[in-house]
Amino acid sequence: MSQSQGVDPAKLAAARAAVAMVEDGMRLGLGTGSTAAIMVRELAARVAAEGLTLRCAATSRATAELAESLGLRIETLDQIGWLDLTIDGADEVDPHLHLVKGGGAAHLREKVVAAASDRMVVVADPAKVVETLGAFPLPVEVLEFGFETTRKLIRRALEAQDLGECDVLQRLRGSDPVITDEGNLILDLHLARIEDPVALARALSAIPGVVEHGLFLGMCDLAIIGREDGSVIEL
Ligand code: ABF
Repeated sequence: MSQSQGVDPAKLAAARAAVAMVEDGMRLGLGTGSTAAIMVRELAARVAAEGLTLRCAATSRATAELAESLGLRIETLDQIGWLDLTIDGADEVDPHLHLVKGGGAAHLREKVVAAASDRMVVVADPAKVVETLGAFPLPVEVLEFGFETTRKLIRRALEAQDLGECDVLQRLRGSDPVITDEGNLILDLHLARIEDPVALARALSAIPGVVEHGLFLGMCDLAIIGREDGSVIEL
């Protein structure tokens, strides 16, 4: 196990439980975000200690750089072809294991990698568990071309869903727009509650300038929720 001083104990517990599921020879998808980063560190420590042979695809440049810095071999998703297991974080997890993801601006690659996996396991702290999705602003990756037009189309789709007025804000880092690994922009939808995520996902996916939204529906097989005392619960 790696050094764990100063690491969130709940995130560490979830990460360690997920890493314990990894078997020698597995093809793995490595997620993005702070919990996924803890998982990558724990995985690298286990690989070094046990001499595991793994094939890993990353869901972001940041994860690829971290993994390679720790001695993990990273290949492209196409080089591996298909994955046995993807371990990733989430911003919200509901009782149906529907997820909101994308707080790390990586949900496009995360969704492709998760879709190419036999199993997707989410690692999270208790704050991510919700009854109803939506308190976390829903990330939507949008083309720069026609950005403002796409924003209008999204607003129109939300009104058609009776989701009424909500802030549809471009994600900025300071005063600069956040640019994704694919060179696209991010809009965050401040919906407060998403009563029908299936209908909303369908409506957003139908908008031409929308590249991908952060609703992961029917993709998560298991959520490992870590707790401060180092224990975990599985949803
Ligand atoms: C990534 O992990 C993102 O999709 C999600 O927003 C983030 C959660 O971050 P953290 O683990 O830092 O809370 O998968």
